[in-house]
Amino acid sequence: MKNWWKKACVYQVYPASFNDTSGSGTGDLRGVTQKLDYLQDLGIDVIWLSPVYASPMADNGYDISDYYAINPLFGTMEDMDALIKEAENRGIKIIMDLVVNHTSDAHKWFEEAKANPDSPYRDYYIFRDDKGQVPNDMDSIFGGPAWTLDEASGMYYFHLFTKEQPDLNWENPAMRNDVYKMMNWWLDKGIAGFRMDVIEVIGKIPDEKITDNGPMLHPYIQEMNAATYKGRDILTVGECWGATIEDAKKYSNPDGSELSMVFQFDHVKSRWGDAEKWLAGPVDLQKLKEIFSKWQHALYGKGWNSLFFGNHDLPRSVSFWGNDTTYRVESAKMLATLLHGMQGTPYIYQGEELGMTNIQFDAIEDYKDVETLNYYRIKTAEGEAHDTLMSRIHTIGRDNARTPMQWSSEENAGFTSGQPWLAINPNYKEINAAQQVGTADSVYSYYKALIALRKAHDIFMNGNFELIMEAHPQIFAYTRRVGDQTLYCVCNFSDTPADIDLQMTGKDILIHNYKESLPDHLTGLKPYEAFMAIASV
Ligand code: ISL
Repeated sequence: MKNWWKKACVYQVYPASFNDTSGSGTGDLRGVTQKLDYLQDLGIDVIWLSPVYASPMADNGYDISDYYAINPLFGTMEDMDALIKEAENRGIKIIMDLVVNHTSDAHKWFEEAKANPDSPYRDYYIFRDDKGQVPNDMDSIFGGPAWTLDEASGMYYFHLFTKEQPDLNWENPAMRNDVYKMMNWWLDKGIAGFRMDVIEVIGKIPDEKITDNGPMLHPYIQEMNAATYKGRDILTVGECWGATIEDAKKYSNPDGSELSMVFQFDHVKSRWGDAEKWLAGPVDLQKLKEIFSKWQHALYGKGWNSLFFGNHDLPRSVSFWGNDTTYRVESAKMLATLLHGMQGTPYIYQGEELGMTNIQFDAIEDYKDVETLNYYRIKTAEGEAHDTLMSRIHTIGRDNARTPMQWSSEENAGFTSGQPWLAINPNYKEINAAQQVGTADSVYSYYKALIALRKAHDIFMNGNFELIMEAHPQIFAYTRRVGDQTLYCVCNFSDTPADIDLQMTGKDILIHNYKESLPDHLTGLKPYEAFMAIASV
């Protein structure tokens, strides 16, 4: 099917934390292959594999030192080939993380660039002469200046993330061609696409302090498309924190000249502080409805949405958006219903299908994420109290999503026989896959049913979107309509019962999770309860 990704459900694997077969304490590629039956049972179509390339792991693999090699921590190229093949045998495609805004400082391009002013690789990066001060006051996203002085060459280089992640210079056509060559190499191996890390910043102009949406951004993406995946029916999804609706229409233009879709983060940012992500406010349901509704309407027929609440950078969705104590199971199911009912391609972050929760370590030493550690160090130096910082880290920190998968109630949650690289959430005895697979009312079984539903009914792909009960303070509800069918999705986004007054007409085709037949009058929902039905007139 052309544009098969419209009907697909993607599952993100964060390899370090998925499944360890070697006893190293870090997950590996064989561990992913070993769990393919689990993923096939869940019903997903695509695995987005976070980076497994050679890397010094300054940013857990988002610092790549060789795009053509596998990090020995994760295994070998043979393991990668075996994973692609075994996945294909089960009808599962693999998309790779494409991290080409920057490389690792241990990449041979950067090493040569630093060592030799005449090297063609000098211009693969963004170097500026040392004029006795930093070229400008731009900050890195992980704290501290975006320019670092390389003592040996006496030059500053630019890095939007850690100083171990020098930014590539996209103005250099030779560099761009090397990236395209590498992409084709992976595509020829049989992968089904790319998730493009921070792709919106490749058109940056540091001297003008432009990062997102530089003037050459879309031309570069179009060039990449033409040089690599044009003519191959693959899935491409760009990570675009700053994307507006107009940008997203360009990126996901149905003419296929750029990407399949982008991750936009308006819903995530609606809970973040204005100044910085660490200052989260409460869920603003009205705002959330507005944001989703806006995106659903704007891209209908004009582009394509990606649907997600979680990823490896974000807190666990049930903890951030739901209630991870009294109503953990209910709110995990409700969030899934709400999201998978919309138009777009849903992404499940590993463990979300179990309702895995955030972690709260007491000591900063237990955290491993470079962004979290930098934040703590910088803010502590500015005089912020330990407890204040820890509470922000508990709510937002990236390690929330990175604690190992909880496979069973056995030692180390069945994740490893060794010492886990990041501590396991102590709730693994209650929350784990072994307990949920095959259990009728588990979060896992719910996801499985939802994924199957989306596949069975085209209305999920084609139906238009209308918010209903817009002003209701507890309810997030919408309809999707196509032909004579209507899909109703009604979710109680609160921890108290909600009174509603919804008339529904037609003959039910399907009742997902409520009573046996379509109620002609829906009058209330329990805390975090979700209702979904398809009816025809
Ligand atoms: O969540 C974030 C916004 O403050 C950042 O943690 C994150 O860096 C940003 O979302 C960009 O993410 C991507 O690029 C980073 C990498 O650390 C993230 O893991 C990746 O998803 C640099 O490659």
